[in-house]
Amino acid sequence: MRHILILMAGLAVATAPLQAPAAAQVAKPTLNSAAPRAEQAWSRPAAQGGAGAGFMRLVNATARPDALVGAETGIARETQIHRTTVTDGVASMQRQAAASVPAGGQLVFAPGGYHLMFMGLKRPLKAGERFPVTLVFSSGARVKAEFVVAVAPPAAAGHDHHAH
Ligand SMILES: [Cu+2]
Repeated sequence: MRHILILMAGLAVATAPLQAPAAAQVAKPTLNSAAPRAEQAWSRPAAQGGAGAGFMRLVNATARPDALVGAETGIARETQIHRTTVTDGVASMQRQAAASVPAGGQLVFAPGGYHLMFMGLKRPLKAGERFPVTLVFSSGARVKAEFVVAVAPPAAAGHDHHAH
């Protein structure tokens, strides 16, 4: 018993200096992102009863890889993850079970590639409107995103110098 008590006392001393910096990090609001986030989410105008396509940039600032496995919105009967590919000059799209977002990386949903497909729109999507979508990740995270209806992608905010 004496050995155990001595060991525990030693652990308490050893871990005390490590706990202080960890607590300080949690207090920073910039580290309050335990899940990927969606930026520049937009969707093209579409007719009621038809299908709409949603685009966005998924940014994973966390230290672990994640994957989008689903999306939910009240404006459509069903929302699927799709990916457009071109074979022999013919574009076609396939449903995807998941779309991986690497740790510390990002995945872009854009025309000609990954997109959300809003199947069976319950109302038309008109330019300028906004609607909420809940993104579901394999980690279990549920992330809310607001899509704006537009004919072209919204201007990149900040310091994005990539050509589109
Ligand atoms: Cu599609």
